[in-house]
Amino acid sequence: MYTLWIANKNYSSWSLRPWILLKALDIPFNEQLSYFENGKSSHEKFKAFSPTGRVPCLIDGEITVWDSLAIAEYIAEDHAQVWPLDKTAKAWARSAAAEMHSSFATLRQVCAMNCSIRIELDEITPELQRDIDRIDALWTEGLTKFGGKWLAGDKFTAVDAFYAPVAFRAQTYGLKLSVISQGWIDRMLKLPAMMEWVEASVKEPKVTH
Ligand SMILES: N[C@@H](CCC(=O)N[C@@H](CS)C(=O)NCC(=O)O)C(=O)O
Repeated sequence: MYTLWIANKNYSSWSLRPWILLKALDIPFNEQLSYFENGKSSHEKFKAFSPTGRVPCLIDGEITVWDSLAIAEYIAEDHAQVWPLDKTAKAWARSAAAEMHSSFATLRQVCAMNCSIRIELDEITPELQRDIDRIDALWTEGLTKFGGKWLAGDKFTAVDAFYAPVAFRAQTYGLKLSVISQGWIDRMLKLPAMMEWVEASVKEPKVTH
């Protein structure tokens, strides 16, 4: 069985991606949670199980897979439902997940994931608005083009998992998106696995990192 190393559910957006993917697809795994160090880097602590000193990190017997995107692709080798089966939807989903993985620096920095609180932003800078607008356009495209309740069709796939932290960010910071995108956020926030993540996150020790 897979072992997935993650950090605090309240803060670790990268941990959420493979965790929600495995949960939503009902793929069994052992969760190993290692809390962030308070006020200092967690690199040394995480080096005990992760070659980069970062989470998430997946262990499958002798095999170690680090980095959320590589983990999703590794799981997909044995579980085809990780990506849409349709070739067009799969190409779109992979591109959108890769875009999340490599972009949206302003959103990530200004709206850091913090599931348990609500924050009113003083201003939405043009850079932040650009990230929000791109995500809104991307979600709208997926939801209309593939016509399902999830981003790339009628089944939850890795592209939904990759944007899961944005659903929490939208809730925490009250971000305004189109009605169609807000519909996806509402469905995500009601997923039993997302609710389980939040429930655990509020019980965790708070840290500054
Ligand atoms: N590109 C990596 C990013 C992983 C990452 O930055 N993880 C953060 C936590 S969300 C981390 O481990 N930080 C270690 C630290 O803060 O010392 C991935 O996709 O997995």
